[in-house]
Amino acid sequence: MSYNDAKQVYAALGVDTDKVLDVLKNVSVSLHCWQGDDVRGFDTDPNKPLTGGIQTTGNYPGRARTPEELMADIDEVLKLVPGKVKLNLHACYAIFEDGEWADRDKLEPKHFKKWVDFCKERGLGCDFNPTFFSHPKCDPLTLSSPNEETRRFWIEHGKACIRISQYLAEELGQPCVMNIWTGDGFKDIPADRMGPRVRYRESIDEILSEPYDFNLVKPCIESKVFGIGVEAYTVGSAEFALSYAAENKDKCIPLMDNGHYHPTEVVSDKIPALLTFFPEIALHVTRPIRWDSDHVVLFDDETKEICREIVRCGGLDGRVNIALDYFDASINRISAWVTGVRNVQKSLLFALLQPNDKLKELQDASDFTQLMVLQEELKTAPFYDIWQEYLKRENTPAEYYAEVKRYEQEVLSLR
Ligand code: RNT
Ligand code: ZN
Repeated sequence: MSYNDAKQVYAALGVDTDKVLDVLKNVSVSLHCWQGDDVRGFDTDPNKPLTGGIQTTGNYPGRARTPEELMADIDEVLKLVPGKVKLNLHACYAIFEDGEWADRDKLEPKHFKKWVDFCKERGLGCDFNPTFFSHPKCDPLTLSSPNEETRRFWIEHGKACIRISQYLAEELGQPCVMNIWTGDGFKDIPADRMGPRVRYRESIDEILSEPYDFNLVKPCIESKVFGIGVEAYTVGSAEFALSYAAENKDKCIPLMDNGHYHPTEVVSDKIPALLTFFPEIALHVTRPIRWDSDHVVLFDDETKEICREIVRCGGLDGRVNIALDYFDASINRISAWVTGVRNVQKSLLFALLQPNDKLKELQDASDFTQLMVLQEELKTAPFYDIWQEYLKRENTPAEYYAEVKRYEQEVLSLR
């Protein structure tokens, strides 16, 4: 079917596809730099194990080992994805020059100057994350540690990251979402569940006492149910993170990662719940398989449902910050990145192509029969043709596998 034919089909359903494509191209999705190097970063021994309960699995060749390689890979991704992206950096991706090195409590904006230049040249905004894992000072706790020296070190890291986030936002002229996540927790049944949480709360209070402009820097609190090696107890649980964010609405926003809940819970349903109370929220979009496995995001039911909620709840008007968070080391990493970004874009497009007002009317009129019939019909509407038109308008090639393979042969396989 041609774009024009598909457009007529959607018009008959009450959807203006040209308008939809104009909306979609301005939605920004935050691209996680850590897919390119299996979350290793550049500030510590790259062969150390990942800690904090996260794991990358697989040993596909071609991982980025230097800032230059990571930047080249990101450029390759940017060529192959439509829409607007922002870069998402972790503190462990600091770039040191001339033999200089700084520990995480001493990081400065200048250590991210090269990333700022990179973003400026490409017109990208940048989000940021303190790195509270994979470091000798994880004892294994960080912000919730009973060891005052450890806790102070990590508080100083958090404060340094606020200053860096403010710098990124000012330099790039776009807000910087700064996400606080720690893997703090215990493998086995703890004797004191509250102490670590009280300390975690105090530590975040201290980090957020560092001055910043809340219009520019958006600190987030990300919760988690459990991680590998921290199966019994997580300090930053859902209730903890949400309560913290609710009590400090003038300073931070909650972040939900859809890999961080019990397997039958869905983040799609939590989006409207949170937006009932919070003016703004943030998301990590991932794909959990049985656990927080961080598989590549697919064009699957829950991703579609998450995007439908974002669209229906007014999330595209600056209320929902969308970021990706997955890391697959078992396949070509460029393809993993591109496939995930495209699938979020596809899901947003799918959501925007729903006659949402009409569907809502049917629900409010208790016409559940027609609601079901229409929702099912929409699943087979000519989505493909609209997607192809979007890629065309964005000057993005429809096919990307051949290009990914070329890059693998010419660049990745030489590493
Ligand atoms: C881990 C969290 C966290 C990390 C990134 C690297 O379970 O999801 O967001 O994945 O900060
Ligand atoms: Zn996450």
